[in-house]
Amino acid sequence: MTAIDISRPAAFSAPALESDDVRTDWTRAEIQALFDLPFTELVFRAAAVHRRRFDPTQVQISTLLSIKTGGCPEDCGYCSQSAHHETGLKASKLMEVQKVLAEAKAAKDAGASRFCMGAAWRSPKDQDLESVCAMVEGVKALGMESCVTLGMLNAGQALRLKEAGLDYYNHNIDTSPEYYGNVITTRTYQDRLDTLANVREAGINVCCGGIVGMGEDLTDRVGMIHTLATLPQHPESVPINMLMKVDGTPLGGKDALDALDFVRTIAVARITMPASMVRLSAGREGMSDETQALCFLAGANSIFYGPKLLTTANPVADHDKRLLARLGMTTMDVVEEGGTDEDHAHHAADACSGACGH
Ligand code: SAM
Ligand code: DTB
Ligand code: SF4
Repeated sequence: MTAIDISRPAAFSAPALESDDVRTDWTRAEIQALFDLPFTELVFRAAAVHRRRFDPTQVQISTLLSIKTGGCPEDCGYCSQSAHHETGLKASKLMEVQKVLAEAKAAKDAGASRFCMGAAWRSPKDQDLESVCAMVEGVKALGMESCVTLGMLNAGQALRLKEAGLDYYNHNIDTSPEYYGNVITTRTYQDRLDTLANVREAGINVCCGGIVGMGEDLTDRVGMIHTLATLPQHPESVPINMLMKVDGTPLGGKDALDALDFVRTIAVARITMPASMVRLSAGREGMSDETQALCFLAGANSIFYGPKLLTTANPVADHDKRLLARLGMTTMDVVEEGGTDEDHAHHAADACSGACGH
């Protein structure tokens, strides 16, 4: 009988991973080479990078709330909340602070360590910003991390949020610089980078990622990761969203992205931004448990938890509890400076009050 050769093939053409030191000088060619790796090789490398800095059995969970829904003046082609698209979504005013805090408390009781509040604004007005600051203060008082996403911010607005105790600001670049104009015309890529610089300058943690499955090609996913991984400092949190197709939006009829290409995007984000939390964000509702498991293997270590994202569906809590338990994964409490800590994990088997529901 002929012996089967199971030795590793000669080096695949992609950057070596002798060192996973955080680098901000990634080239597009290097990132393309990572995407081009055979799938199992890419995921293996990403998993290796992941476990050098993180416990691969832990996942951070955040809960989202839309505090001001719909009627947005921006024309983002994917978004249910844009006033430019007929999506049938009912617009509403900014929620009252106490109502938001009641939702935050419920999220905390369900096991979330971070509460993220989103508003469908181009940028916040001063009076509204004060209300959001009161929400941030209330969320902090509950012992949770706070995150908001309010559109563009100037330097003064970012400083005001920092003063209120804001931990994270979410502002996505969404896609590559080249594909961006196909998706949004009412604000520029540079506008987004300027907001990110104001947030960073104010000392707030940056949450910045993008969306895949918008009809972009592989070079756009390369360009998106390249932009993120060459920011002067990597975002602390990198949400990778699978497009949630919304009827009535220009992107509502796009073909679905191959799930393995989604996993590849997670893996390349993990390898290029080794110290960041990589969030498996929108799109889990339409994803198999097995695809999600591959995302965790490829280095995703954060999810949104709860039945709704901002306006679209997310897996129900019971499903997620079962999934995390089946995978033997644990949920993190608030992550202290310096990264994760075993003391901050709930074990899936015994986190009765956590997300895992045993
Ligand atoms: N209006 C603010 C802004 O755009 O900066 C904050 C809210 S906005 C909904 C936050 C992010 O959610 C967007 O930048 C986009 O990346 C993501 N998002 C929105 N709609 C989505 C969809 N249908 N599918 C996937 N991601 C989506
Ligand atoms: C992010 O990157 N994804 C979240 C959060 N940041 C604010 C939003 C996803 C929204 C999905 C579409 C919706 O529910 O309206
Ligand atoms: Fe408005 Fe944000 Fe939706 Fe764009 S993504 S339309 S800015 S709510």
